[in-house]
Amino acid sequence: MTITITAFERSPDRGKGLARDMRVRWALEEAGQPYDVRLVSFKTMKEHAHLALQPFGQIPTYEEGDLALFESGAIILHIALNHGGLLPDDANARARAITWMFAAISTMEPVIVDRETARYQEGKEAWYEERLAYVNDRIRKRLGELSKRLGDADWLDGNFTAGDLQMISVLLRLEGSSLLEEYPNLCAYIARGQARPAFKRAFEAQKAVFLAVSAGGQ
Ligand code: GTB
Repeated sequence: MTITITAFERSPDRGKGLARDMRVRWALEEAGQPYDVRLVSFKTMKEHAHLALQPFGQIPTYEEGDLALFESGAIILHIALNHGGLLPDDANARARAITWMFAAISTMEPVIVDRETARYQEGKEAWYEERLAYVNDRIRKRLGELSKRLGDADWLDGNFTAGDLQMISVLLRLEGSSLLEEYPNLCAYIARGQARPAFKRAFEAQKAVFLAVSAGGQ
């Protein structure tokens, strides 16, 4: 059955792979599953047909036969549970990998997203720099804890899993902030993820969308 996901027609990240379709693309590439992409405009995303798939008017979504999913975390878990390559066979190791998936999106990502929200929505406020210092300290706390747990291991728990895929995707949102540079083992961890052929294929596929739109001169 054909898998179809949605992605931004014009991603605000200009092909940097920061929008959440990138995670789903990466998971599908790791699982060796071909997929189609339906590009949606910001206007289309708020219209009835898309809202029926994604009640919050966001990307990504996932369609496969009569199954329609939203929430990138749930989509990646679905892919990981139904195909090889993203979760260990051993039941306990599998449960731990799923735990890391949740840790990435519910413990790490909120403090990181808070930094982006502060920049976009409060960047012009007089108190922005003061607030940013607090936000950065909250991120440093989480990065320090993660760095300590990872130590000199390649991946969070044995072999690469969907937990690493989610964690690296979340950490990538900090690229360019200089916060990551304080944790060399996390930088190396991210680089290992980016070096995976599946990551590269996914990255190039989403970048091709930006390049096509740019070439179209729109
Ligand atoms: N919890 C949902 C999930 O995980 O699927 C969150 C989905 C979500 O935030 N989607 C965003 C969206 O559709 C795109 S990924 N936003 C449009 C809207 O809400 O109207 C978040 C994102 C967007 C842009 C950048 N960027 O430009 O760097 C990075 C991340």
